Amino acid sequence: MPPPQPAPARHDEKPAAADPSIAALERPRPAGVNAPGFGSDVVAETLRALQIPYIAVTPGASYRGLHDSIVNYLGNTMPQMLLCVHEEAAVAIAHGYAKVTGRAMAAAVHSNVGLQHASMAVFNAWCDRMPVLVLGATGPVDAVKRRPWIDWIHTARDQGALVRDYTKWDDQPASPGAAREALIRGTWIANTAPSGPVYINLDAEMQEAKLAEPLPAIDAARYMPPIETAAPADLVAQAAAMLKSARQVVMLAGRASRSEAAWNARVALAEALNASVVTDLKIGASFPTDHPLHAGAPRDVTPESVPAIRGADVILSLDWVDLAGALRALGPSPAAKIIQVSLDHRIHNGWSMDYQALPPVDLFLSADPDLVVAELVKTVGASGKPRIAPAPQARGQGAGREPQAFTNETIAYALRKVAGERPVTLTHLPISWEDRWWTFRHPLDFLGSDGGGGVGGGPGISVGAALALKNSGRLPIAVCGDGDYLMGVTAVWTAVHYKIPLLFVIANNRSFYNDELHQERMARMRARPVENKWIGQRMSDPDIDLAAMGRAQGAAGFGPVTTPADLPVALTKAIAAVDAGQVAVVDVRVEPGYTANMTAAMTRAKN
Ligand SMILES: Cc1ncc(C[n+]2csc(CCOP(=O)(O)OP(=O)(O)O)c2C)c(N)n1
Ligand SMILES: [Mg+2]
Repeated sequence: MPPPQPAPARHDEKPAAADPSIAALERPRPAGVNAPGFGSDVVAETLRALQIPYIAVTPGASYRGLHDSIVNYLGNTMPQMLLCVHEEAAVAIAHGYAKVTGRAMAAAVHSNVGLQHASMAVFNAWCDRMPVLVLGATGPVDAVKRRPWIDWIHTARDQGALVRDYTKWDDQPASPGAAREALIRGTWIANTAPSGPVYINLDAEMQEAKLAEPLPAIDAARYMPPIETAAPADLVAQAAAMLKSARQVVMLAGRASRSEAAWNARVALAEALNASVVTDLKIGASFPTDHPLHAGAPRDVTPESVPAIRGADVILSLDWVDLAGALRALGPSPAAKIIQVSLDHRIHNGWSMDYQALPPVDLFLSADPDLVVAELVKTVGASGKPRIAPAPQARGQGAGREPQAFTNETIAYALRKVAGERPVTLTHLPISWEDRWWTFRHPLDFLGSDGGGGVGGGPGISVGAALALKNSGRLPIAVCGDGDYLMGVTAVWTAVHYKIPLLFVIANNRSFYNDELHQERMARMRARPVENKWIGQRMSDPDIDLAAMGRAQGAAGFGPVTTPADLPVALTKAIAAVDAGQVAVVDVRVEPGYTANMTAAMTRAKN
């Protein structure tokens, strides 16, 4: 059997060096210390050896040792601290950074209470399969070293248990040497596919104790060998044979890296097979949505993807998030042959059901889809079916007309007009966004959802993504629901403070509207008054001034925009502010309601 060929790296990008304008901020007075003297100095030094550029922090006494080491031993460089007002924002920022770079940055959170605040963001990163190095701390494990009261309430027997069910690994090292090993192992595990967050709990006593003797130097890279999981050549050959002899292939283009080479390989494979390609707004862009072979997304309200899936005799899933869900329309024994390419089974556990229902599979390739696609292109490419030349279309071609009502569709329409053809990264989208409103042509055009359905993740994830995109020439745009924005709003301050340009457009329907639809559905199912659905859902009277909440944190605030006619002007001004290096927040008072299609899809009463 020939050895697997080298294929495009899973992630094109190396960890970014700290941005110079960010690096210029919060410079400490030099401490004149150049040799590690404390346990936490070893931890800090290891973060640098791991090339962690940033550590998002919300402070706490439990890691005051590490805090001191980063500022006074490392000089607040590599990693540089990014102060966050809430731990959920700290982890969400690291999550957003990983969505762009594919690499973990760090987040540090205070013992138990900080980790409790952070836990939803850890869950989002877990479900999104994104690497994050979460550092925490505990009051001294040795009870005789604890200060009265506070060290006792902030010491827990097994703090890692708070997040163990939705992290890939956790540890509580008992010495500086063990801490160094834990950081290296944790970063290695987090960044290895399937990626995910890890948690390392640093004992306060271990951090603050003087080093008995210096640790021998090590080369961290040798302890974290890169793992590339290709498929055995015979399985690739079997898959190629099934695909080549198929009448109609459907490719479910699921979780993918942001690699341009891997994107081009997916396009080449689809064209060689004349396969219909289905994508999913839950995850980052994986295929050009204006390509003639693109068959829509299942989340779309009038999904073309369902007939495409029904019409296929071979279905190729490239780590599709919910394969069983996509196949549901075919019944329990689909006639089509199913090829699954995924590593995801490797991190499934007994607590979180985010692994979804069990799909029927005829050929399973336990491998990185990017590597498998590169191999398949070589095998299928030459003798494939006729190529289809993509015809470029205007961005968001499917929704060319100006919408009548003032909804999220109006936001999409106005943003398309104002952004024109400049490169945009949509860092986040509200739940009610429809696929056809925006065209994706590059892996960085859209970064996917929060992963875990944890509302409030949008702002922090967007700040982390904008951090990674700074100076890339891309305009980062976060379209957030008002509920999402309000829950995560303090991430705005971190973006302003660290000069991370970003445009927030808030789809402000003054409601947790998604849940109004659930109340509507309940009422219909029970023949009760639908008109009561807004109670306990509407954030009105008073309406919250979301632009002012941006301004209060130093962002440029625009709005409230109350008519569609005023929206392009507000967005133009806001984009100019972002181009000038600012964070901008546009409060768009859309009508409380989704599009008719979306409402119909969500309120259809089922038995
Ligand atoms: C942390 C969290 N709390 C509650 C929910 C339930 N939930 C799902 S969607 C939603 C409404 C979100 O409101 P908003 O962001 O304004 O979007 P809209 O539904 O109004 O479009 C809520 C509360 C959740 N998913 N996550
Ligand atoms: Mg809302």
